[in-house]
Amino acid sequence: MSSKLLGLLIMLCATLLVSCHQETPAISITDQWVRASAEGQEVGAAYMTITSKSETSLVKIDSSIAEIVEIHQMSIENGVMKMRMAQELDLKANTPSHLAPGGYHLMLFDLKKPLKAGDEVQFSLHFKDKLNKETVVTVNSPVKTEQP
Ligand SMILES: [Cu+2]
Repeated sequence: MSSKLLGLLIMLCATLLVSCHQETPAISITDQWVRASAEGQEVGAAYMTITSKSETSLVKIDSSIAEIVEIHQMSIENGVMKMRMAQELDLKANTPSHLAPGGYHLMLFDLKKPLKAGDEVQFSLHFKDKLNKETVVTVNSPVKTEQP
């Protein structure tokens, strides 16, 4: 192989590598926010939109501000507001899952400090796909007094 051809091949590989890195992430988080807490309040709620390119499940959440984070679903049954815990949140490929007031949300228990507007809370979201491969996505969420 001529050195000229080899050089061309190396350049081509490098270009391919670069373009791979610029690909959009497999799981993206948008519209994330955390509701500011009232004084003395020990629980909080976080919202976001999660979109995955392939089928996966949100199985665990860690946060910088709460001891425990649970996936909750709020619904109205017979006129009564109910909240229940979901073990995991299943995501279909390329279908945004909206965690928003009145529906799914992340419930934060045992807040380490009050959630103040303007602060940021970090979450590590653990996803597991059908092959049990785990992906962790870290996201910073701004604290807001009301839904943006
Ligand atoms: Cu809840």
